[in-house]
Amino acid sequence: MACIFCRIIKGEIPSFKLFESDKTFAFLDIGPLSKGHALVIPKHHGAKLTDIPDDSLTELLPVLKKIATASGAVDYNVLQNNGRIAHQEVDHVHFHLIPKPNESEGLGIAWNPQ
Ligand code: IU
Repeated sequence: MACIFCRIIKGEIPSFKLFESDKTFAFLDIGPLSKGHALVIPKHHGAKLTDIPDDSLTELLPVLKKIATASGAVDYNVLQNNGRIAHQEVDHVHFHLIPKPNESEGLGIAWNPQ
């Protein structure tokens, strides 16, 4: 099986698992953009959102919400890329949950417009 996320679901490749049900899997991103960067994926393999059956999609947002709540993140991005031009690198649908730490945590990027 070539798909790396299918292999992560099967446990053939280790991951820091956050959640698993019969249809959904969530784990920490291996190259986090911020502390707690998580990926929520359907177990059904499909490259793009339009390839995934509705019944595999229905649980994804509630799981993402559960992880966002558990993470304690106050500000965060939810991101889902489809296709190379849209910056998709892994061809198995995944939702990014990217916490945006505040500057007092020392992880934020301070933007100075001057
Ligand atoms: P993208 O939306 O396809 O660009 O995001 C792919 C993400 O998958 C990216 O953030 C990678 O760090 C992440 N990832 C991972 O967590 N584990 C892996 O084995 C591989 C990629 I390959």
